[in-house]
Amino acid sequence: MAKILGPAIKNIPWQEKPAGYPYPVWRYTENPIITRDNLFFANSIFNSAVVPYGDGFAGVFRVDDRTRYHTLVVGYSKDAIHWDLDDKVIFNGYDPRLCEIEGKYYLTWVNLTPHGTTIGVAVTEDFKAWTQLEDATYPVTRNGVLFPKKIGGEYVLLVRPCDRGHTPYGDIFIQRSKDLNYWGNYRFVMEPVQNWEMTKIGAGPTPIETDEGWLLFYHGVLTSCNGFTYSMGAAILDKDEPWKVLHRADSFLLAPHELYETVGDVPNVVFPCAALTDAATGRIAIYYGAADTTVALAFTTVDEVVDYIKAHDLIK
Ligand code: BMA
Repeated sequence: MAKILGPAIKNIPWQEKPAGYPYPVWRYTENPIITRDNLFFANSIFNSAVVPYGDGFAGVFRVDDRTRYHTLVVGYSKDAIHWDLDDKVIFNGYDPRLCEIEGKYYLTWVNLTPHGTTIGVAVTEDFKAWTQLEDATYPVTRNGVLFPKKIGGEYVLLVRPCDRGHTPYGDIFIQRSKDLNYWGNYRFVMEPVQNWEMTKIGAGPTPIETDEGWLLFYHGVLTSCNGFTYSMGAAILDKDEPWKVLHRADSFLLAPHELYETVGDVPNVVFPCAALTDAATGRIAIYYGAADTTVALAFTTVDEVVDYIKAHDLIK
């Protein structure tokens, strides 16, 4: 039995796995939970990040506005399913990730600079006042995801360097910092291996600490004659040296299938950016952008997913 190491958070969203469903990750039946109609200035609301906050939840949401510019706004929820989104833009950019480290909330996102995308970093204690730090990378990078605690005394960031186009270069690396200002100690983590992820991969939600290592959900991209297909995979990284991949599922765990995933501004996209976990039950609720248009929710448990990864392990 694998265990989540972390707090018990009783009120995370949950539905039991449908009887007879053969796969380890199942969708919320009321998907999508946030649509483009949730904010008046939105063209679309999708790849977004949420964390437990107070007696409920807070999040940072990707809103592409009606000029099709990329913006981030804050939202709050009691049940992590129904969200009130602010109409104030906190940063420009896209694909936010959030994590709590030592009582502060850290936001990383794809920051837009004249020279290409970098990983922006900002910190808040109340989701109202934000302090923006130096960008963590030089251009061109995307998918910057912080670990939720220091490892060996250092902040650790997963990152995916890429080019100015739509990323022929697509491997995940780690970089580390003692102060979130100067970064180094770079390590290669993993590259695309299987067909479903062959074009590029990028870290998804904040890694989940388990007694088996760090559970990492990530996205992988297939190029077909119809364009890109984004699916979700999973791996387990070493607890102390997270650039070491201990286990990695050979197949995707969630791929575009439902209409809201296959039809939208960018069809065939499942793009996970956040997960809520309950250590008491092992439940995991995964938030993902669907077709670059809406936010959807899927469920698994730490047992289901760790068992699946080990039973379909690419690492021999
Ligand atoms: C990626 C990012 C994501 C997006 C995906 C599919 O490069 O821009 O935000 O969901 O492409 O369009």
